Order: sequence, then C-alpha cells, then structure tokens
Amino acid sequence: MNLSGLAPTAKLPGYDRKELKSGILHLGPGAFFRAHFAPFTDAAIAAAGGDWGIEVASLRTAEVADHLNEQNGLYTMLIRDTSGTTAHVIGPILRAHVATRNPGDLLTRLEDPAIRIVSLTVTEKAYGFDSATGGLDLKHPDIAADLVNRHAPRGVIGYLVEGLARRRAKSIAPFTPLSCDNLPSNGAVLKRLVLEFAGRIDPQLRHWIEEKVPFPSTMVDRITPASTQATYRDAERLTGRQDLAAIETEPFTQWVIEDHFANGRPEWEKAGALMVQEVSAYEKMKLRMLNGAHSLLAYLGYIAGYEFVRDVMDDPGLAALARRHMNAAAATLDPVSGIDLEAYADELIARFANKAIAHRTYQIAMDGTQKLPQRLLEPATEALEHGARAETYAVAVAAWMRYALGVDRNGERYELRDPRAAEIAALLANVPRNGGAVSKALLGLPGLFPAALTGNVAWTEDVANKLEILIQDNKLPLF
Ligand code: CS2
Repeated sequence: MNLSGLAPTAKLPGYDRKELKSGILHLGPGAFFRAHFAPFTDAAIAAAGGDWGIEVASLRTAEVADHLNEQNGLYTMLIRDTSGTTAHVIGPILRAHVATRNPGDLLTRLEDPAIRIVSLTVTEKAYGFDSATGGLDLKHPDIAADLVNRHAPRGVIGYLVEGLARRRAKSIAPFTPLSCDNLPSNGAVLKRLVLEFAGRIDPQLRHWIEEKVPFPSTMVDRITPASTQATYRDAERLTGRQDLAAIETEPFTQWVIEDHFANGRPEWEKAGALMVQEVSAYEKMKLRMLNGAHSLLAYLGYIAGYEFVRDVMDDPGLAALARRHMNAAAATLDPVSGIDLEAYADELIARFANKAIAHRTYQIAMDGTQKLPQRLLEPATEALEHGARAETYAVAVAAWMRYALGVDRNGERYELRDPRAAEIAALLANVPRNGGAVSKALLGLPGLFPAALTGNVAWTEDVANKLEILIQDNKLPLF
C-alpha cells in the first residue's frame, strides 16, 4: 500500500511519512494496538511532530507483521457507528519484526538509542504474573525458559530485561517500558516483574533498573472486535485497496497515562490522551465497571446463545443486570477526578449496545483465569468487606463456571481458550454436573479465588445456587 491514489473517502496521515524516524518499539501489534496506541500516536505526530515512528514486533505469530510489511506499515482503521463507517489510514508504523523468526533482530532494535519507548499490548497472560502473590509466576513457560536462557529470550519480561541489560552494558540511556494491557497498575506490575526477574539473574542490573527506569501505568479503552471478512471488505470499499491489516473499532477512545518518561514521549495529549501523575483510580474504574460488566455479559450471553454483546444488550433482563453490576462496581471505587460515575455507566451501556459493533461474546470470554481477579474477584472481596451482598459478582462467577464446563446449551463442546484450560478440565473430570460440586471444584483452582471469597459461606452458596440454575436452564430467571 502507498498513499497515492487512495480513495478520497479515506482520511490520510497528516504528516510526511518519509520524514518520520523510529522512536518507539511496540510489542504485540494486535487489533487493539492498531485501534488505540497507533492512532493516538498518528494524531500526536500530526499535531506536534517528533521522531515517534513505531516499529512493531510480534512475539508469536507472523501474520499481522507480514501484512504490515507488505503494506509499507499502512493499514485502515474503520470506525463504526449506527450512522455509518469511516476509514482512516494510520501512518506511524515503519517496520514490523517477527521475534520467533529473527530474535537477534529484535534484541538489536531494543539496543538502539533512537528507541526511547518500548510499549506493550500483549494481553494479561503474557506477563507471567502470579495474581496470588502479585509477583513473578516461575511456572509460566516464558519466564521459566528466559530465566535459564536470558540472552535468547522468548517472552516479554525476558526481552525487556535483556534489552535493558544491553543498554546498561553499553552506557545507553534506558527506554521507558509502557504497558497498555488491562491489568490494574499495569506499569507497577510490569516494574515488579522486571525487577524480580532482573534480581534473579543480576542484582546490580536490578538496582540500575530501579534507579533509572520509569514504568508509567496507563488506562486504555477502546472496544475492538477481532477483524472479519466484513472488515477487509469495507476497508477495500472505502480505500480502494486490499488491506489485510485492517481493523474495525468504535468511535469512543480513551487513554490515561502517567507522565513519567525517561527519554521523552510523543505529545499524546494533543491527540486527546490525559496525562496524569497517578492512573490507578481511572484504571480501577475501567477494569471494574467496563471489563467486569463485559465479562459478566460475555459468560452469561455465550451460554444463553447470544453471539454478540449487542445481542445480549437486546435482552432487557441482561441489560438491566449489566447496569446493576456497574452500580455495584462503582460502589467499590473512590471518586475519580473529573468523572461522574453515573454518566460513565450510562455511556458504557450505550457503547455495549452499539449495533454497528459485532463484538463476539466468545472473544471476551477467553482467558477467564487471567481476567477474573482484577475485574471481578478483587472488587467482590471489597464489596463483601463493606457489607454488600455482591450478588452480581456471584452471578458473574457462576456464569464463568458454567462456561468453564466447555459444553454449550445444545451439548456441543467448545474450546475454553484459557492458559489454564487443561488444568480446569482435569479438575472437573470426575465432578458431578451440579452447582454445588462444580463450584466447589473450581473455587479450589490454585491461586485464583482469594480466601476472603472461598471462606464466605453465604456468598459461595449463592454462587452454587446460581450455577445450579445455569447448569439446568442456561439462563437465570431472576433478572
Ligand atoms: C474485553 C476488552 O476482551 C475483553 O476482555 O473486555 O478487550 C474490552 O473490549 C476493552 O478493554 C475495551 O477497552
């Protein structure tokens, strides 16, 4: 793809791409990155300039990287609303690397002083985070492999530590690692993992990182369904070019970033990002109200036979339940500067109901063991501590448990797509399919449920009762 001759219906980058030099290396060029980080950076460069071109690196599959390289880094972002679809060609990606094909290449890029930010959208499960301890999961396959073979890493923590070690050895200023995944205090979590990993291989390196490297946390938000044939078709119709890296997303976008960078940053505020000292209040709000309700709707919706979130929102009982859950989640939050939580919840309901967005319940349902703690289990624990019944949390957990059985309402099997899927299947193998037995087994999944929840008899009974209804009927009558 090049920019000349693109159909006039597409909005093009507002700067000269030929002049752009690399400043950012991004790990994980999935659809969410292409709908969020890249367009924010595109708009920041258009508004304020700077050498903030992005090189991306895929740590697993090659497909997206190959398409991006074939297209000269360009791709189409479709914004869908009920009033129609607009196409924006996004410009800041300069090159794509595939780590599994050429790991040395990625390590060389991590050493380049021009790279001042290494950002990440790699999903929760890639971090090697143990939610029970808050530290490094030594059994995580990437962490275990990279601790043994630190100079030839394969996971994100291994790459970041090796990249920082090489810079330190060559007296090159560090880059700023920037986590853009849906984890609470994602920068602080990343810092803890990187320091723990570095401390195990070289305490002096750990000390250097602790002194020199900021790990800003961020809150990221934009609903981005996986691309489909309809995405590629509409991208071609609106730009006049075939585009296999096209993505589609909603009009809403939000980014809150802690303004602590070692070595400069794009002027993202010119693109609408909010630069703050402390992001955790925003992050908690988004994880608990948006993502918590999303997971609730995804599990209940999937087992009730709804393909998309917008279909779930057409069910008045489930839409009302989502709103109730948002209220319950809001009750666990401290006030968030500049935000009216009622209005925020109303907006979330409208976003979930957007008829132009085909967001699969099955997509959101994946990786439940990685998502439940921050979205549902931590706020449920706090709600119970404050004397609430935490009933919508019991519904959500029961729905996840029903989903974890891996058999739909027609008796068809589906894949859980969870890094702990095998463990879950083994745990449930000889368990009778009733609410009491299944919930007891899953509450015992090591490290997942906090003791404050498993030890709360009234709440676990509530979960078991709701699960029993879901096992019988695939739908809860009470809402
Ligand atoms: C969703 C998120 O798939 C999921 O788990 O809850 O990807 C959600 O769409 C985004 O966080 C919205 O910003």
